[in-house]
Amino acid sequence: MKLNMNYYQAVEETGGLPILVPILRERENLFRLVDLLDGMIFSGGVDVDPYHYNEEPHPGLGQITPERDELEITLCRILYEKKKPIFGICRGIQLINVALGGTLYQDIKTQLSNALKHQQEAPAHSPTHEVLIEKDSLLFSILKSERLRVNSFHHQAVKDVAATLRVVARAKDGIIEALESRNDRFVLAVQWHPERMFKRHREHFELFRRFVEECAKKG
Ligand SMILES: [Mn+2]
Repeated sequence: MKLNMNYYQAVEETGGLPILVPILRERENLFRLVDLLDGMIFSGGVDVDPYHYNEEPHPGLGQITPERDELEITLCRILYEKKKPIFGICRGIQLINVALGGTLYQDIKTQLSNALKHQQEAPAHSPTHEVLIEKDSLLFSILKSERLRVNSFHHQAVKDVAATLRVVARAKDGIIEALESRNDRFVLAVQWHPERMFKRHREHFELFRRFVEECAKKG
């Protein structure tokens, strides 16, 4: 498994201290880790095993990493329980939704006939489609706009939204592009990759800034 350096560069640029998490095996260590951290970003990556939302694998399902799923689902639930800030990016929005009880489309192209292109072939920093943002959302309060152009590198998407989450942005084909918490937790999750855009499109940096600001608040 690899992590693109843009994730931790964005966190460091906000003034936060980024720490990378290994694949820990002992459940007790996950609790110890969460106690040490102020919050967590769930990064991009391969597909979440549909076993975790009670589905059999669709032919369009891609690569999966069972050890990473186990680790991240457990970490996400512990963070949520302890009310620590959670920020999800791409696979991260899908992982958070599944960890909190939601489901996914395993393959947009074969399961949704009118979807637009969500696997762009343009450079990673380039926006290719627009998202429409709910005005009464945390996301809107960060971006101060109801429209945002984003990049897109996903073949899966959120289907049924976890009961404690709400949809705050969609692409024009209806695909869910951002989720937030319905309660007092800080959960911000986006389907695009702000870490690949923030150096050229500064509005995307504000997501990292707001997340780290929330992490700096001591509960
Ligand atoms: Mn998209």
